[in-house]
Amino acid sequence: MSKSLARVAAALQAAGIPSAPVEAKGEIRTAEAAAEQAGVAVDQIVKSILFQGESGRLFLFLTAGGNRVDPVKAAALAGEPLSRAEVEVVRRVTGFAIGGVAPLGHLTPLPAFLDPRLLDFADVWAAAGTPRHMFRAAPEELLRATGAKVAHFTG
Ligand code: 5CA
Repeated sequence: MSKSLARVAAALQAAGIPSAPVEAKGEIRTAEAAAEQAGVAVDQIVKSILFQGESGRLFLFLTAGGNRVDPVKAAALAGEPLSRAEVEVVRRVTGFAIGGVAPLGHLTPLPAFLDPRLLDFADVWAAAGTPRHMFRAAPEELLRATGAKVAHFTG
């Protein structure tokens, strides 16, 4: 098992989430691909998107698969202007490569916000640290495990 996958499995266990990562048949680098594999709606996929503030602070936006982070709304929550975190920054801070960034199990936990659209579903699916693995959880479990605040940041 890859270190990234093992870290997500351990984080799920530590958070008391009764779920284990599952391997997909093919690569699931996008929400659309993940939704097709899981047989669920695109919005049932959790995208874990990092933004970086002018100060250098990083923020995690747990976003429904069909939604996009609105940088202006996101900046209002963060309290400073934001831009997409660089690929290398994402890897260093989360320990995951783009395409497999999980919502939890990061090397450095970040302040997080959760898209209320995800709360419309009993279960959602998220990347498990690799572009081939995902796990299922109740959105409320993700909220608790990440300490995220529910907030509108899409547009
Ligand atoms: N495994 C899938 C489904 S969960 C997955 O990780 N999807 S994702 O949406 O969370 O991750 C892909 C996301 O990475 C894209 O939506 C995009 O927001 C981000 N991304 C892609 N390329 C870059 C890049 N060059 N720099 C920063 N972020 C990127």
